[in-house]
Amino acid sequence: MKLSGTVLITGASAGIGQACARAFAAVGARLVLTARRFERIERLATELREEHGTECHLLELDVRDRESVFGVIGGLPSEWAEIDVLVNNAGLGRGVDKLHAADPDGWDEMVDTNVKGLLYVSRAVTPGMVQRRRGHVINLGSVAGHEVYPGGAVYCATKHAVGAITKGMRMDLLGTGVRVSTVDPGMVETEFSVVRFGGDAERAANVYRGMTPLTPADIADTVVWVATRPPHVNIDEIIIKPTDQASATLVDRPGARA
Ligand code: NDP
Ligand code: 8X3
Repeated sequence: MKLSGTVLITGASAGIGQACARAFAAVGARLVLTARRFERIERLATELREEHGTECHLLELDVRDRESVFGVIGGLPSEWAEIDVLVNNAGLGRGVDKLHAADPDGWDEMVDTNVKGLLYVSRAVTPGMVQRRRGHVINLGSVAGHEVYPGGAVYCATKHAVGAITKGMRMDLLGTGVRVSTVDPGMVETEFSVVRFGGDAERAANVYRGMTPLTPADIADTVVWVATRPPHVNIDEIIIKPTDQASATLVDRPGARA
């Protein structure tokens, strides 16, 4: 597989976004890497330059900040302004408290990041794609966009929204040559659960206890596959789960049975 264009990834400082950067670099892409933790994307860019000779452009970006999204993406230097693939990956979960007991600040953060941030970045990037009559938006959805589980009402709502936005964007972009896809993982061991549980690493590790989760590289491999299909092929949606997971809440833990 080979991809010679420019790929913009949100949330490239950790987990799936970072793995996507590595996987796109390995197939020859130029990368616009964005995240709030700038030093992390700096380290990643150094690694990718050394390993693959990858050209990288770095943007410190909080996707919740609408002005900043339009300013930073609109202000890309001309040699970086033509984005071929947008990976809308930045996202998070906050807590699993029941709705009647949950902290509304966590709801705001999830909605602002997973839904509004994805919309802002898409709105900033897609007009150029439409003008050039080519491009590909790949959203990170989730099994939580297909199911709902206790304590997950708002996170699941945001991922259902990603599914709806993906479908709507595909309709709106029909006839422009721009493709729209969603890759929807189950359990992937990243910093996701540490963030969800407010930094409680032990509680986060417990989520994956006794089972084999997906790795960020598994998802990146899928995202690169989606991006490298021939231009007339649009992969609408892929759900990818660990073999040890049958639904959002039904998980086999063979390693915990001994
Ligand atoms: P991580 O916590 O490992 O990484 C999340 C990334 O999102 C970080 O790079 C973080 O960067 C970035 N991010 C979070 N908030 C913002 C923000 N406001 N502005 C810009 N960047 C932000 O989690 P994952 O890699 O697991 O998650 C990536 C995506 O995959 C998310 O959309 C998540 O919902 C989805 N997903 C994850 C699954 C899992 O099991 N891990 C399963 C299904 C979907 P920084 O903090 O530096 O800004
Ligand atoms: C993250 C995976 O199952 O915790 O999207 O919702 S899950």
